Amino acid sequence: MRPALPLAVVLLLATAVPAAAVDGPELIPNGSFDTEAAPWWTTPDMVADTSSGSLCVDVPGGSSTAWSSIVGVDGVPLVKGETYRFGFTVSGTAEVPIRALVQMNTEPWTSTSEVGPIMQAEPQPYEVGFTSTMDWPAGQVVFQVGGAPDDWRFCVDDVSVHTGELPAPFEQETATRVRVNQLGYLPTGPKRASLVTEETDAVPWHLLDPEGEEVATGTTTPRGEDRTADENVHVITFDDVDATGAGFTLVADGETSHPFAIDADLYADLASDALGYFYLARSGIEIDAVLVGDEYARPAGHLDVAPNTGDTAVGCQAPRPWYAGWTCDGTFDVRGGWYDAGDHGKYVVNGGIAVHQLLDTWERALVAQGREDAEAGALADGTAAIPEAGNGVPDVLDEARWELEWMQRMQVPAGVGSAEYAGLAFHKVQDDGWTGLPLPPDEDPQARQVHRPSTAATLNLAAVAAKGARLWEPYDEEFAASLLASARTAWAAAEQTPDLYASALDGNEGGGPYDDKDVSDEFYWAAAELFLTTGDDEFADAVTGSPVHSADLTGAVAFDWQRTAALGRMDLALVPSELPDRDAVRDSVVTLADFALYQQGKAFFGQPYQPSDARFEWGSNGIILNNAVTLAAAADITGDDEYRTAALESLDHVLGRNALDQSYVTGYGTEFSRNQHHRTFAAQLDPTLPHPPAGTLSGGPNSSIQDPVAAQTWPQGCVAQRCYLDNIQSWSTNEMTINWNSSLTWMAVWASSDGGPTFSGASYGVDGVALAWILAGSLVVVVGLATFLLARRKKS
Ligand code: 9MR
Repeated sequence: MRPALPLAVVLLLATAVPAAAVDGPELIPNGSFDTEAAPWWTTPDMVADTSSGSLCVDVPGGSSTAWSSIVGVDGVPLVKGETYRFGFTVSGTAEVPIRALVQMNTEPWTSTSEVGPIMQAEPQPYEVGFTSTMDWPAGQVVFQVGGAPDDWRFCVDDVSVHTGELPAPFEQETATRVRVNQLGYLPTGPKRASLVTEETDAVPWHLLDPEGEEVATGTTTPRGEDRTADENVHVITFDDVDATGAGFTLVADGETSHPFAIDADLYADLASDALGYFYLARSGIEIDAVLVGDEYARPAGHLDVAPNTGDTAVGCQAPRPWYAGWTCDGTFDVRGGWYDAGDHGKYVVNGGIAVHQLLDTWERALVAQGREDAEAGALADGTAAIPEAGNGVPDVLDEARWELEWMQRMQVPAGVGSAEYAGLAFHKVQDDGWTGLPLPPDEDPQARQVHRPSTAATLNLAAVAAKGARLWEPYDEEFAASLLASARTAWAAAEQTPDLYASALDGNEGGGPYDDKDVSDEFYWAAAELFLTTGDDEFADAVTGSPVHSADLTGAVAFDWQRTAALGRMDLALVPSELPDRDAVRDSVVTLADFALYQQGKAFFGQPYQPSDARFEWGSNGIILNNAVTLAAAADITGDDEYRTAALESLDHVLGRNALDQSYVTGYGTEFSRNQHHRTFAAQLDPTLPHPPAGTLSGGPNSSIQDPVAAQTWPQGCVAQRCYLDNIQSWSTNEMTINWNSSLTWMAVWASSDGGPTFSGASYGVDGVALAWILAGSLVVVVGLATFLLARRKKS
């Protein structure tokens, strides 16, 4: 996924794995494969090859289990209660999760140590400690490498098992057990904190002002063990406090929280900083010091100024086995857009959800407030630090346009390469191979290539170009028309080529895969946006005829870059239209939000995300905020304050109310993330470079241990909320991306209008005055009816 760390760096970072005091003799026969593989064996589907000095095998794809393809060695004696070190170095041509086990050599194959690394192109060393749970003189070490969809090559070297001291467990320091939203709380919003304690009975809490005077007091509500944190938790609720100001603290169980504010303007700066991130992520434009200060200014990246070799005339990806048969020639102008994350890749899938959420930040304001008020509100033109500020267009639309125009450039023009690809969108443009850190974009020397189009990318383009068209229409008719034309062409191309999937194997050579083999949800999302913009029957039919239209979307994750159905569903629910079953759609969005509510009810740190397996996915903070977006949508649909409250409470979690006492937003709170994985904001590696800018969200805890630093830190797993390191090299727990900052932007803008005026009307842009007339009218009817009925009753 990322450049491999040099071995020395990995070991340096692996503070959790100090050298063993006394090492016993090596128990693995021929773990270095210098001349031969024996006595190592493989399952019959593979042949060991040691010509490179490691043991390599070509692993056949398509099997259903990890253990269908194994490399192993027998004769590893295990003594119950003895402590061991288990080490190895592995690599692979695809990002495949494998299992490395020390286990019995016969049924039931009980294991006493297991590591689950994800393969990287560069060899990665791993070492864990374990205490044997069994006396088994004939143990074995196996690498289970089956289960990948396609063929790939696995290599292993330096396998070692010997007795030795166990490594010290890794402990995350926290400053206080009273966990608050470190930014603070809205005067009209929920005010809740979590206390981590051994106490099982309620304990008193005290809210203090900056002078230490008590403002409020009460007792905690014991909630029990939170499985995603492995902690016993009490919740502190002080919703009714009406004091405002800065520097409040909560005291409970002998601990004092970080200071926080109670302030109506709490989220205003965050809203503009979160949006400001996108300008800094722009490719193909100089980042202007006048707008962002010297620290964040930089030359334009990828305009073919040496050493850059892109992006104004980029060639096609060299032939790859997983895209056999794809022909493409010519060069393409794919300048512009946003860099996806810490890398310099630009991916249409993911660009799609990010730009959707920026457009939607605007559309939500538009629908809720009407155009005039929305234009004068938090998203007014001229409020953001971008070059287009003051051009008469809301800044958030200008920022979205930067990405939309790039996505249009990613559409394969007619007459290039094979005709069957015209109208589809290239899946991505990226470097030839992973670059190291730090590396500002204008210094990237790697060759760049566009990768084979995919149906998913094409439908991302169709969806957001259609959404962009209706929102840009009042400001620039020509641009709106060109967006709609791109969207229609993309839709037609996707219908013609509905199953061109990006391969997971296309994610190990300098860019992420963003692979997806179910695009029914992308079809639905695109159809929904095209319908809402055009009203055409063709798209209405595509919406109502899709199995996704009535599918149950509830689940731990409401939506993300791969699961996009809810994006369409929420827009169908909130953007006025003549959709025949719109009421059912609105109900289904409320059902989606109810599932977020249900999860929040089971979580004791405010997050509407509590998967039943208690594991957090890559980008959990984005997931939490997206689930909160569904709550905000339900607040708009129902006008029910319970949803608004739940959405606001969700923000607490990412701003510090969590197992690690960590605000995951740079510059916000006391203990905030500041070393996210990024090639430009790399102060942790080079102090002359900046940290990430204020308002940057870290991806956050990821249970799956998918980078070498995480693997070295938790070789045998970690508890969900704790699987996080504020380390620039922990890309699977601590990266920043456009799709996570778009969730943050959406929620921060929404919260900065205090949860905003809610809207449940049926016509586009009903404003406050119209709503007041409707309410007044209803009141007249109700009063009239009541008077009439009363008069009749008296008569009888
Ligand atoms: O956010 C993506 C996550 O859902 C995937 O599991 C992961 C592996 O495919 O990739 C993440 O996206 C990364 C992308 O592939 C490359 N740029 C950085 C992204 C965030 O880490």
